[in-house]
Amino acid sequence: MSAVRGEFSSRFGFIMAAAGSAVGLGNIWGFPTQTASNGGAAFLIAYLVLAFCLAYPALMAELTIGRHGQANAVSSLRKISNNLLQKRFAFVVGFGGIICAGLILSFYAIVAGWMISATLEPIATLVGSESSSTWLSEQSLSRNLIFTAGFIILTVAIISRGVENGIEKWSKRLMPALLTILFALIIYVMMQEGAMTGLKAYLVPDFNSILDPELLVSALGQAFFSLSLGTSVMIIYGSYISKKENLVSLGAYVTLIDVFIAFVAGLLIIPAMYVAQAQGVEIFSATGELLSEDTLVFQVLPALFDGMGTIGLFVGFAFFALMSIAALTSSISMLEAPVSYAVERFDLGRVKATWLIGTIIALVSFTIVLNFNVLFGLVIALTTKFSQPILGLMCCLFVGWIWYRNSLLNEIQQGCPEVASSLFWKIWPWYIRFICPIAIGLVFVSSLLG
Ligand code: LEU
Repeated sequence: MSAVRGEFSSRFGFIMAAAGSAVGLGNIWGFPTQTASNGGAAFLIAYLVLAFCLAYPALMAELTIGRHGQANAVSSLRKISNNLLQKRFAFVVGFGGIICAGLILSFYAIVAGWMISATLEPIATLVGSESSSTWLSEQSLSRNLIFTAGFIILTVAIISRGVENGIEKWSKRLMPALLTILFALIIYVMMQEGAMTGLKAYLVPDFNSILDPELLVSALGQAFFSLSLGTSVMIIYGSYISKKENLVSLGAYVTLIDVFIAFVAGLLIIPAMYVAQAQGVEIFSATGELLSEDTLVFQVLPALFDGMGTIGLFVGFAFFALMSIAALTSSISMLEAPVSYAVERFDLGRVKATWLIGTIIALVSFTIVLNFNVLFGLVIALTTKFSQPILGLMCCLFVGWIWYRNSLLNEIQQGCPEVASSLFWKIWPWYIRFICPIAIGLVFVSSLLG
């Protein structure tokens, strides 16, 4: 074991780091596009209900496992296991989450690489370098490999500095920058023609579709992905929280910020689609369906920025910088999951472990880039559709069925004595035991059938 474990130095630092992990491409790209293609406000309502009723309790389960264990995901799960069989199960869940985080990072880095090249493209245009601007804007093997590698190096550089000087310091810088850009862009888009129609489509629900099973499956999947559940990330972040902190309110803040940013990103992207539509960019079919979720960010919005002339270059730059920052604060959390395990399990130095794992993830990313058509969709489906819900469910089973109720509640009570007298926390272990696994299982099965 390494001599001194890292710890978040402040409450604010933890909130920024965990909210940074949660707020990512899932919020700024995934949530608005899912909302636009799943009945607007109906999806928003389903998402809000599921995020608070299912994802928050599951997030609390993962944070509590980590804070109790004060160790990497595998060791933390082992500490609450009572026999050999349970310890084996702990390894499967903890190590499975670590692999899942690494695999998500390997495709996330490719998308983040596109974001960074799209951020640089307006700069190349502004300085008059047409060839660079063309290279940056077109899909090519060289561009994708270089920017994927660049993004992974950036992530490695932060994680190799440790918890306080790496994760916490950079999350505290990047998250306020993200919020500033997001709000500036919303104000700009709201002033354009067509924005109000978009706002209406976003905020006025069509109640007929709210109980549509497909909508519920997408909303729960989105909530789990967005809170980084089932990836060991929240277990390891929980392990860096001091025993004096109030875990209940920290988890609530993270959920609120995550949901809030997804909601606010919807206020940007959905009106922007209607602004683009008003300017002649084709977004919706004649029957009102979103034409393409995948090309929205890389074709539709750039077409909108192009139509704005020089100011579009600045808006485009700000938009993709926002995406890149959101991706970076999430990617550092995904790298921390395997790095913390390697450091504690094999007694490796942090810098060495980070570069080693960063290199492995880069090799997986390159393999995906080189076999894009086959592997990209497959890895996304394997991790986000299958592994995350299954592992999230297993964490709930661990807390609900294996961890002794008193020890569990004692852990949450440290730093939050009110838990002892709260009805909510009396019910929560039962909730985690029955309701969460059943609901996640149902959603999972219906997504398989769907
Ligand atoms: N929560 C992140 C996002 O919304 C993803 C997670 C797997 C780190 O993009």
